[in-house]
Amino acid sequence: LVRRAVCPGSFDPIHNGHLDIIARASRLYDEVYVAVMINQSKKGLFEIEERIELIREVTADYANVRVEAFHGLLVDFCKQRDIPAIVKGLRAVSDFDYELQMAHMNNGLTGVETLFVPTSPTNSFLSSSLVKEVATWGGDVSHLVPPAVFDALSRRLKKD
Ligand code: COD
Repeated sequence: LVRRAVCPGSFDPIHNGHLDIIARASRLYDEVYVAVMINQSKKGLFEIEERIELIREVTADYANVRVEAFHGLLVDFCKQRDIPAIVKGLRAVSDFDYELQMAHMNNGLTGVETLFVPTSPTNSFLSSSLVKEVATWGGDVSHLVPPAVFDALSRRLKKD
């Protein structure tokens, strides 16, 4: 039996909080899919392909992690790949309401389970949108994202 799980998200871009959850999931499961949601109505800072490239680069040490884009329902992504578990990081109670709502909805749709991993304290204030905001105005985010992401952010924000 191959135990599979998925870590879904926008990852625009991936930061240390995401990476921590992916690393921990990779220790618990045989195969971990990182699923990057394609959201046509919300243009991100990075294109989907760039996000995927960055995630592949910073998870290269985890042999059982694979990265794919998806659109539509997460439960369909799971069904197509025989994935019974969604792994999510929980930062604070503020995440809880919405996460619980999604967990129940997803479970009701196909029976897929959601497992919550408590975010490590150093990452619990982190979000992609704050990283982008701070970086946009020249703040130092080098301790919040992997070096490859820091470089990509610096290049992108310089260009625009
Ligand atoms: N520390 C640890 N983990 C974190 C942190 C942090 N600081 N920040 C985020 N995370 C984890 C959380 O588990 C979070 O859910 C995940 O990383 C991704 O975070 P983001 O911000 O990149 O992604 P979101 O919140 O935009 O992702 C939302 C989903 C893509 C998971 C959700 O919208 C979804 O499943 N969409 C697919 C459509 C669907 O199925 N809809 C029905 C849902 S019921």
